[in-house]
Amino acid sequence: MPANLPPQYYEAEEVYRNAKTPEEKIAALKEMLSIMPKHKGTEKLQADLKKRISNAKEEKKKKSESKSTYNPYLIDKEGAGQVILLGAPNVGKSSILDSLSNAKVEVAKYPFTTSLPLAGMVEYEDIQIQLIDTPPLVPEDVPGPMISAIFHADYITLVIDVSENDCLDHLSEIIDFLKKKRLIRDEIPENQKGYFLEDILVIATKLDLPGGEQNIEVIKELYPQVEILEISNKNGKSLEKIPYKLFEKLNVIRVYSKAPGEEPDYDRPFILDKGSTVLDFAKLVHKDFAKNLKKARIWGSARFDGQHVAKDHSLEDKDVVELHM
Ligand SMILES: Nc1nc2c(ncn2[C@@H]2O[C@H](COP(=O)(O)OP(=O)(O)OP(=O)(O)O)[C@@H](O)[C@H]2O)c(=O)[nH]1
Ligand SMILES: [Mg+2]
Repeated sequence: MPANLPPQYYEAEEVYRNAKTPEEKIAALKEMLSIMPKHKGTEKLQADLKKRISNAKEEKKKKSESKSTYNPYLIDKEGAGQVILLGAPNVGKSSILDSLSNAKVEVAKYPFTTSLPLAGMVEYEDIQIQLIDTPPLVPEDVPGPMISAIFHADYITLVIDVSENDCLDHLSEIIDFLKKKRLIRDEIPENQKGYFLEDILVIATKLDLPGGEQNIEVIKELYPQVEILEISNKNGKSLEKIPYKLFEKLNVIRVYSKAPGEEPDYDRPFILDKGSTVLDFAKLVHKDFAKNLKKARIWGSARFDGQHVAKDHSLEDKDVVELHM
């Protein structure tokens, strides 16, 4: 073992040793590989890591093929993006899903009511965002499949009950847990998943009860970089802000297609990552379009309506695009 590996390597190795699922193993191994200095002295180790990555991928494939390892925690994605709600017992996660969707959610006074993740669709203007309610997250006892579900989601939102003083401990324990699992990072290696702490949305619940404001002040001091949305599931305070916030955090845009000489098709928005180009849109519409694309006209982000733009023109939310083959 070469002695000149940076400390981050050993941290990632520790994550690897504790990994429960192939997804976690792959993420940790990739991180070890990206951290490791690349020179002759580490060639053997690099090869060994690549071998272990391919073994973990094989394991992942086998798992997904065998029905016996069906994971009820993993919910197929639908709509514009999948957002998973995470938080301690009884903080109001299920109540949020109940308020914002038609999902049949179980809400109760006692903790540990929710035993498996449950999805509901939340409307935001002309799109639907998939919101997932989860069983309470207790960092020292998170089942492997739950970790896979967190990796699977497009965005994580932390829910805390600010009427309880232990919300501060819960928040820091959950953030530490997500950091340990490399879901919240200080730096994100290329081609890997993770969020910066400053991207995280915290939904603070039970603002109708006393004590909330003081706890929020403390959280703002401890975590000046996180965004806190203050709500109440009881009196409805700021619930209407959640769909827009989730849309914003998903970092996606809506693009409408238009056939030449026809009206735009506003009924079927295409969802693309922010920063996508006309060519990315064409690929999504049809692979032949992408191959044979000659020109495009757009309405919205162009200087004037119907302007001809190049394939690499960056699209904005609500652009209308007419593709010409
Ligand atoms: N006063 C008040 N009570 C709330 C609010 N949100 C949720 N509750 C109550 O808190 C209790 C727990 O709510 P749930 O939505 O079941 O909480 P949960 O986080 O899903 O709980 P687990 O499934 O056990 O993790 C219920 O009695 C809710 O009615 C709120 O904003 N204000
Ligand atoms: Mg619940």
